[in-house]
Amino acid sequence: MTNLTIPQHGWPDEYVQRYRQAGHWQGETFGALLRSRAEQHPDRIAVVGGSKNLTYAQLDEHASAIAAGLLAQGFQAGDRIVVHLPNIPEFITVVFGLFRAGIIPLYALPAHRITEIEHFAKSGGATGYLCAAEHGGFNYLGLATTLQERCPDVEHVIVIGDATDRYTSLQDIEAAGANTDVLATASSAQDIAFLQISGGSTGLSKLIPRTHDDYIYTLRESARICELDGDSVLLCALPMAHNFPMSSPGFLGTLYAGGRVVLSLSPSPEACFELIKREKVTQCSLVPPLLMLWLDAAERSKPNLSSLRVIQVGGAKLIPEVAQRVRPTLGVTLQQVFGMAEGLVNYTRLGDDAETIIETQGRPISPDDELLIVDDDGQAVADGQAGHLLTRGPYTIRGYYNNPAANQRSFTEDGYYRTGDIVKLTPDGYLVVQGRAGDHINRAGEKISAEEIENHLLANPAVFDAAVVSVPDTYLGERSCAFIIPRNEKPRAVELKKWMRERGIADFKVPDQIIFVDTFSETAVGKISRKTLRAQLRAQLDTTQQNS
Ligand code: OOB
Repeated sequence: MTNLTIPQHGWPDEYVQRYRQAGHWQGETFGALLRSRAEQHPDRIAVVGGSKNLTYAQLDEHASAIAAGLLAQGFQAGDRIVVHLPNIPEFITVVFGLFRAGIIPLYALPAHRITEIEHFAKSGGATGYLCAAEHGGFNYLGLATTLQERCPDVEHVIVIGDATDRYTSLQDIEAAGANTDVLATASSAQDIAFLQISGGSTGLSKLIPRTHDDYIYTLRESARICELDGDSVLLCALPMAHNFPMSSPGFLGTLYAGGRVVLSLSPSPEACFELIKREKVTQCSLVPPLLMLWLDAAERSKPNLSSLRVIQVGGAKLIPEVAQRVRPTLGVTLQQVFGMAEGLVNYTRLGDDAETIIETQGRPISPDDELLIVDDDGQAVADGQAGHLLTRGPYTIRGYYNNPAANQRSFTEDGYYRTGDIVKLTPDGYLVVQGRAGDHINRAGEKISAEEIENHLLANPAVFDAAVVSVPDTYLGERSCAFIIPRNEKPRAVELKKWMRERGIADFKVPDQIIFVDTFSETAVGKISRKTLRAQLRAQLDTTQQNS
């Protein structure tokens, strides 16, 4: 292996040249992309959400006004704003406004709470926080107040809804920037367009810098592979801050193709079946647990889904038994997607044979995606054998944002990203995901770091020690189980869960199950690694369940 130093982000020069020459990176920015679509078909509807419809021309106008308004407010190109929004049309106008001003959105999920947002704001060096006043019964303005107390660098809070005495409304920002044409001012295609969050195994989330060039390449190819065009109507049912519904092919891939994006605040079959019928939806992306809900609901209620052609399923392993039900029950083509916010995305192709679609998680987007499958010692495995997946390529990051320690762990010296996934390759070059090497819980597609949850639990005075493991779950795929050694008297599990929620963490991270134990194992605790300990506890759980 050569001894290249890992850049913070960005590719070594020789790769930049290679990806440009291959035509993957075309030097286009998001600001310019939207302008070109607005010129091509100004009156076509781009976004439908709630009772709002926006044409491409309106989307373009909103983006310019937001960009100009934010620059007038004092933001500068290169600044970071945490964007904390549910699936509403403003998500799209805001991010294109930020792209145009060269301001970098840092995407948070609606489920995130103060602990996560504080971490994102600090690690991203954010100076702004943008939220909906209220959503799903949660008051985001209360969170904003605490955030500003804890992170004084977050000078600006922008709210969608009415302005308050403390906070500016998005409407006022837009009014200030109205009729000002801002087109891709300061950003170049090589710059960071936005920051995604990682669902990694160790500790807190890391920030993933994606450039205009690399991300727009995935949009162009995803739109082609998923056969999107101007007549496509994509339903966005998963939280749109996730990489999967954003770009595989996602709402950005759909806008790239000049199609229409329909937003749903809820992924429930009831809400979505209605929208599919009303808006004549042609494509939608789901995680496996939601697909199962949709399949069961469709069998019961026989909805009219005649416009729907393709469902992408990814984020967690889809078992063949469920995959098999898709065509007979929903009358659509299944497309499996195995991807990661760090980059690499694999798709089964729409014309693949049934066995490939049901049994594999697809093949890479790009001929320049390089895959290595290695054993525990880093040696290539024999053809067809399972091993750790390492990858590099024209849209896989070379490093996390401002995080040299994580980069040391997560990237090889020659720039391969260690995905943490165990996979095997079929003779046709398709990947079959076997599992994960790292200690995280993939709960319905949301990745939860065991270490992060253990650290929360350890902060409770009643907890002496804690180890969190994943448990197979029929619907969620995996659920979380915390083994806890109490300090003195055993606390009540429900109290502990309530306490965790009150610390302000995303609800999906609160352990599904808590088991109190006197000791973790016969082996002296402290002498074995957390990884081994978790493996032992998981095995213990398997035996208990088999015996019960
Ligand atoms: C997607 O992105 P992330 O960053 O939330 O999670 C990535 C991880 C992968 O490393 C893998 O462990 C797991 O999620 N995963 C799958 C999978 N798709 C993702 N595991 C098994 N089968 C699959 N089909 O989850 C993501 C990003 C872009 C497109 C699709 C998913």
